[in-house]
Amino acid sequence: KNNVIIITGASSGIGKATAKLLAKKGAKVVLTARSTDKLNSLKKEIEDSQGEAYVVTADVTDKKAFETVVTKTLEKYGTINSLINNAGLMPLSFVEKLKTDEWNTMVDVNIKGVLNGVSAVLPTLIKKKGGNIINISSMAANRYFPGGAVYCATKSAVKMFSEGLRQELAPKYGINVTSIEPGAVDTNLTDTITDEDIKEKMSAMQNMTTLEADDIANAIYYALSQPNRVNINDVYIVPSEQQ
Ligand code: NJP
Repeated sequence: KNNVIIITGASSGIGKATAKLLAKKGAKVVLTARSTDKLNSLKKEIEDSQGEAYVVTADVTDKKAFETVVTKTLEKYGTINSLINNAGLMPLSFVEKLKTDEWNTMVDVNIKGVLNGVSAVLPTLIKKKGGNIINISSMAANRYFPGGAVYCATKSAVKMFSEGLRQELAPKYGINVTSIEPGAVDTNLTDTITDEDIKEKMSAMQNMTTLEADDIANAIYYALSQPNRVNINDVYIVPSEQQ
């Protein structure tokens, strides 16, 4: 069926697993991120399994580039049903280290990236009176962890923005909104950490069995596959072994 879903951060981790699952379930997935090569190889992988995928490279911090993702998707498929705002970064550090460039990058990608996605798709979803917006927030929206003051703040912003969107859009336009709040998931997310103290703490966690990206993809599919009368607000999902 004609179910067109834009997924940001589709080149890796949760976004990639979600694209594969949704394509397997019959959606037309629009893959976006900065790494064109990775997106193209994912597109090929999906097509090799008889799925449908389309690549539009974009940096989520670039409002115009995101608008182009939407324009190109509409040109290709004629509609958009859902947006999954998944792109994110987690360069953790203690505040006193004043890694202000990293703070700004987190605000730009984790918060403004979500706002850019929503502003780009909303006119289409409002016109068709329906659809889903899924925002990947975090367990970090619900509690602080060491080195996470700014990251937790960005993910709290995403969670609260999601609830505001839901209250404004779901009753009026039938656009359902979900905040997904994972604990530790086995992806490349920690690669952006530059702070040595934090890196050490993270490696101490390595004995724990974490979630797989597929577990989050399943949670996203659960939210997307509900009948329109059902809005899944928050999915707070953590590894059994995580404190
Ligand atoms: O991480 P990773 P995850 N413009 O590093 C993209 C949240 N989360 O899958 O641009 C566009 O494998 C990047 O693509 P590229 C987390 O906060 C995770 O774990 O090609 N895209 C890549 O595809 C995040 O919101 C955990 O480099 C940009 C993707 O983002 C989401 O899950 C726990 C971009 C990152 O893939 C997915 O992260 C949790 C930009 N400017 C929440 N910058 C966890 N893993 O434990 C980055 O609570 N990307």
